[in-house]
Amino acid sequence: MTAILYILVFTIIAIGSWQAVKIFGLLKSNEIATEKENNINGWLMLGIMAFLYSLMIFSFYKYSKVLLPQLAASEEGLHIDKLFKITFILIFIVQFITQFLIFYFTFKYRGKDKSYKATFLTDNHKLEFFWTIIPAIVFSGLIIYGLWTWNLVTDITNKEDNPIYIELYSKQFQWEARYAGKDNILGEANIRNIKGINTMGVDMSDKNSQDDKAVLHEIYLPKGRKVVFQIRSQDVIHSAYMPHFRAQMNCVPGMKTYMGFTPSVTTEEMRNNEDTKIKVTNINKIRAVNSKKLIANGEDALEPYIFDYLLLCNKICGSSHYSMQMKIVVVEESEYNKWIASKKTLAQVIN
Ligand SMILES: [Cu+2]
Repeated sequence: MTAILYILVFTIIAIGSWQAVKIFGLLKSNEIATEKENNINGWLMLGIMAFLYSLMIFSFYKYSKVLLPQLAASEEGLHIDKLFKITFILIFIVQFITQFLIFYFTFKYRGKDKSYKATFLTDNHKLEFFWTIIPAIVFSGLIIYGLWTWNLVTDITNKEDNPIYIELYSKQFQWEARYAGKDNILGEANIRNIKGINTMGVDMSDKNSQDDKAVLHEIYLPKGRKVVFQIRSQDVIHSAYMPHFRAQMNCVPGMKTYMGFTPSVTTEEMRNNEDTKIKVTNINKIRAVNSKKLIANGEDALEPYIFDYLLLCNKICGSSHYSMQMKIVVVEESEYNKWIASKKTLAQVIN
């Protein structure tokens, strides 16, 4: 692969140099492109336009199915999806029109006989007014909607929603989580306090830490209740990424970062979603093929895939970055309450 890249780069440099030499040659001589050459270049421009449009249609056909699952699993995620949709539609319209204008006019006004002269235009206030004001309005709208959504996700001071506070602690290559307990306040923590089973460095002299509850492997979230995540990192920059909820925030060593969302679809409901079912079936088809190969080699078959929400790391943080994930289970609030009640407090575990 690297060899192919080298060859490609070398070829491009060679063609570029050759073309540059040719241009310098043309500058010296009074040679002018012939009618035939102009025609070839004009039609080539239309050819590039056709190629770009076909590439666009092909990408739509081939890759639209590998986008995120259609249904966002959080209330805030719906707005993020809407922002994506609006942006994509705008980009699509603008590129479709400008692509056509660029290549069609290059074709239409290709070199012809000498009597053909370009119109000299100094400026056009009306035109400039419109091409300034329309993008200004469109961008302002997008930015205002974007900031409003960003506030929705990062405003952790709003206590009206009565959010649940959960800490996500990232390290190479694992996630740990801590629930704020009865007082719903997370106790202080510091890397210096890490000792024995206190793997998150929770400050046990802080009274708010006593009722905190640490969990490994999976976190439960209640449907319809806002969750605010406090995010820390033990070593390098990681990124807490929960694609189904359209949520992501960097985990930075030495500081706390925050984000929040309100889960709106339980794990069970997402499993029964038609779009999810299609994706799961496709994954299991691939697994079945791979299982056959494994069995042929005398190894165990792969277990069938069942849909689950995931917390992933979205920063390439080291050799086992790919394995840094934790299961997220969204359930009704009553079930969540039962689950959290069954967990021991840090005071019970550590002290
Ligand atoms: Cu990581």
